[in-house]
Amino acid sequence: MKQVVISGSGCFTPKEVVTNEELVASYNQYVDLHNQEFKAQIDAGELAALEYSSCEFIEKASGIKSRHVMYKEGILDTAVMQPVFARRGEDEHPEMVEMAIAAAHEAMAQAGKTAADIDLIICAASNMQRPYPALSIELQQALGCTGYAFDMNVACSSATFAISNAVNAIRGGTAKVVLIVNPEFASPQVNYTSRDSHFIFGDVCTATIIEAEETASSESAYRILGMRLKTEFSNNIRCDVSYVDHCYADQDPEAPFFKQQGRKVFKELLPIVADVILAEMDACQVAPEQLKRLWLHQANINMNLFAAKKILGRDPEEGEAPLVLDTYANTASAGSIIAFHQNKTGIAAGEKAILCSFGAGYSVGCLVLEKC
Ligand code: CO8
Repeated sequence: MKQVVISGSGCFTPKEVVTNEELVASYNQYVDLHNQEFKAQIDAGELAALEYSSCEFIEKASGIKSRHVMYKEGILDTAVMQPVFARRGEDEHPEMVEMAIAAAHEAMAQAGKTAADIDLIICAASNMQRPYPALSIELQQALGCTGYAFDMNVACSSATFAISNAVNAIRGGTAKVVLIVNPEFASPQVNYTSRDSHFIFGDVCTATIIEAEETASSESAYRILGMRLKTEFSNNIRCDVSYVDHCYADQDPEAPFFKQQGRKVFKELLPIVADVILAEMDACQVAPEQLKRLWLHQANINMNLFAAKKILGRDPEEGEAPLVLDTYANTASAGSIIAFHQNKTGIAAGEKAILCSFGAGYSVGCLVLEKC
C-alpha cells in the first residue's frame, strides 16, 4: 500500500481579537438592558431574567481566553450582537475563499509545491458560505490549479475526514497531491446573546498538503500510519439553518445559530473518542509510551486533558497535548490542525503522534502519524 504523508501545513489567523473581558462586558450590558426592558414580565414571573456571564466561568469551564474574528464590528455592540460585514459580489472572493488562499499558500510553500503540482482541492469545514458553485472550485481557480475540487462538511471532523479522503484518492490513483483547506468562519453562527455559547467560537483557516511519500520533499512530513473514522447520530450539537427556511410558515429565530447540550456532549463524546484512538493505536501497534504528541480537537481544555489521560494512562506533560484554545477558542475542524501546525517540530524521525478531531454528528476522526 502506498505510504501517504502530510507534507505541509498552513494557518491563516484573522487580525482582530475579542477577549473574554470585552465579550463578557458587552454581554452583561446586554443583560441589563434586556432585564430593564422586560422588567414587568420578569417581575410577574412570565419571563426569566437573564443572568450575567463571567470570565472566570468561561476560562475555567472551557480554557478559552480570547478568539480571533474576521469582523469585530458589531459583536460587542449591544444593539447589534453579531459581526457586521457587507455581502460580496460575484467578482469578489467570499471570506472563506479569502481565508483559504492565505492558509493554502503557507502549506504549499512548506511542502515545496506549486499550483501545478496540486490536482485535488478539498474545502472541508463546518459551514459553507454558499452551497454552490463549490468554494473549493473557486479556490482552485484563484490558486491556478487544475484537476478537480470539492467541498465537504463533517462539522468538527471535517479536516480529518478530508485527510482520509485525500489518502484514499492518492492510493486509488485519482489524485497525486491534495490541498485541504478548513476555513472556519464561525463567528456569524455564534449567538452572542446566548450566555451558554457566546464565548465558544473563533475564526481561522488551516490548510494541509497530502501526497505520496515518494513525491514529498518537505523536512516536516508526517507519515499517516493509520486512520479511523466514526460517526454516531446525536442532536446534542445542532445548527438548523437551511436553504428551505424561507418556505416554512413559521420562522425559527434560533435556526441560524450553533446550539448544543454542552454537558451531554462532554459526557457522551469522550468515551467514543477514547475508544476510537485506542483502537487505532492497537491496529497500528503503537503503544502509549511511543506517543510524542497528541494534537487533539480544541473544544474544551478539560475534555482534552481527560482524553489525553485516557490515552497516555497518566496526566500529559507540558507540551505533550498542546492547547491553542486559549487564544483561538473553538475553531471547529481547524482546531487539531492548528495544534499540529504550531507544535509539530521537536519530533525525531520514526516517533509517533496522534491527530484527532471530535464534534458534531457525533463524529470522530483519528490519524496515527509517524515523523518521516
Ligand atoms: N458565565 C457564567 N456562568 C455560566 C455561563 C457563562 N457564560 N454559561 C453557563 N453558566 C453556568 C450555568 O448556568 C450553570 O449554572 P448552574 O450550575 O447554576 O446550573 C453552570 O455555569 C454550569 O453550566 P454547564 O454545565 O453548561 O457548564 P459546563 O461546565 O458543562 O461548561 C461548556 C460548558 C464549556 C460548553 C462545556 O460543556 C463544553 O465545552 N462541552 C463540550 C462541548 C463540545 O465539545 N462541543 C463540541 C462543539 S464544537 C463542534 O462540534 C463544531 C460544530 C460546528 C461548529 C460551527 C461553527 C460555529
